[in-house]
Amino acid sequence: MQTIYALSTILGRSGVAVIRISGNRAKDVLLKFTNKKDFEPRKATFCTLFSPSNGEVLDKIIAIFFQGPNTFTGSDVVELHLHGSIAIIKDVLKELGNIDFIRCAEPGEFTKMAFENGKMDLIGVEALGDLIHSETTAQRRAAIYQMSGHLSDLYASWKESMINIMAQFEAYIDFPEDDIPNSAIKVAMDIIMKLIHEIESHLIISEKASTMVNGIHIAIGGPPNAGKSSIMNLLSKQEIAIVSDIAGTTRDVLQVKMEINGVGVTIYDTAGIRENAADVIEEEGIKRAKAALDKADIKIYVFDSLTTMQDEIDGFNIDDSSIVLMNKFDLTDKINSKYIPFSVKNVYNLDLLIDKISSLIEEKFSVDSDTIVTTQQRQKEKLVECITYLRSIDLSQQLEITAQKIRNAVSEIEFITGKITLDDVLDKIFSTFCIGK
Ligand SMILES: Nc1nc2c(ncn2[C@@H]2O[C@H](COP(=O)(O)OP(=O)(O)OP(=O)(O)O)[C@@H](O)[C@H]2O)c(=O)[nH]1
Ligand SMILES: [Mg+2]
Repeated sequence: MQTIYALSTILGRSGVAVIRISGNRAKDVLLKFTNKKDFEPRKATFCTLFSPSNGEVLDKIIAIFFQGPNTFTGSDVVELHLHGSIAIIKDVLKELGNIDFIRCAEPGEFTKMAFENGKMDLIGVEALGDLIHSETTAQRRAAIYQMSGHLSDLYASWKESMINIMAQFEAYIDFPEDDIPNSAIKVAMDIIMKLIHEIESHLIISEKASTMVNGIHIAIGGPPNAGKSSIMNLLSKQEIAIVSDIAGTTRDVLQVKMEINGVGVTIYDTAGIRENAADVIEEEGIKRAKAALDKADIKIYVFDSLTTMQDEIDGFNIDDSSIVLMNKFDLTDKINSKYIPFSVKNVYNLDLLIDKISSLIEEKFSVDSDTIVTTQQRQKEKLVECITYLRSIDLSQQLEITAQKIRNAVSEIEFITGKITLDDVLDKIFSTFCIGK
């Protein structure tokens, strides 16, 4: 494999910039830029970086040489810790470009090298991709957890159970004079049923965890003029929605993304729902409001505490994923003990609202920190296919057919871990990485 290089930090002014070089000639590159005879592995060495083309001093840097195979990529790695100046970065990259035995890395190519050198499986690669893209605490946690190898171990154990059954069946296929005993068939079937059940439960809990990682959808609904848009603006600390005392101000569904206690959420403000819409535009708005509320993971229903009667509240679909706010509490001392008094005007009970949202998220979507889940759509799809093969097993059929079905189920697991790969799948995964990773 050719030696590759890339800037691993962003091109811009910063304290430090790191250029990474990997491949079996990585150290040769470093030696070309310095007047040192050799570099001790894993030792940060302060040195002067000279231009190989004209000997000019480019920078004073920290260089580290990592000897393969105990490196991130599995091959030799050199890291140049430069001063983070655009001129230095550009000039060093230019000098690297002049060296004929190395080339610039493609996006994700260091990680691809690690994958090809067996340093990580595809589960690790996808988790690393997620880690780099993570923006919320929930995303970081999920990515770190999936990088830890628990998921790979779980799938390896499923694969092993399937291979054991397959090997047993194949033994009978090879010696057809021996009939497979009923007891062996029963044991095999029990194991298959147990596997189906385990994979199904894993998928259900993974779906729950994925909702948390991908972000929770929270819709604000209720009658017109109750203060829905005011609450969206208050929560997001931005003037997103127009607020007015005219009933029917909001028509389109507006949205804003924010973070609540480390979880990414999207908040949707919707048109006030009433029987007699003023015009077709409001009517369409109400239709969209209902659809947004139906789709939401959590709903915040807002009513005007001065004017709303219980039967109006009862007309809304309030369930255990709903929070009900009696807004404009500043105008009244009427308390309905079933619901939360709230005032945008006095910023009353905002903390309580945030706590309620947080605890609903926790209750509905959090999974125990030691539960093994996948949040990758690709992996989930393969598991669904794996179950489909297992479910289609009918032990009254010929053993050859059953063995083939189990083999197919095993292949689906191997697609997940990357034991079997398709180029277009790999290209898709690595292209989501940045250059230098
Ligand atoms: N006194 C008082 N007025 C409020 C409060 N919250 C909102 N308002 C006022 O109530 C009116 C309606 O507020 P909006 O936020 O536009 O209400 P909405 O529910 O989005 O209304 P539509 O978009 O028409 O469905 C505005 O005049 C707000 O200033 C509050 O807590 N107290
Ligand atoms: Mg509104």
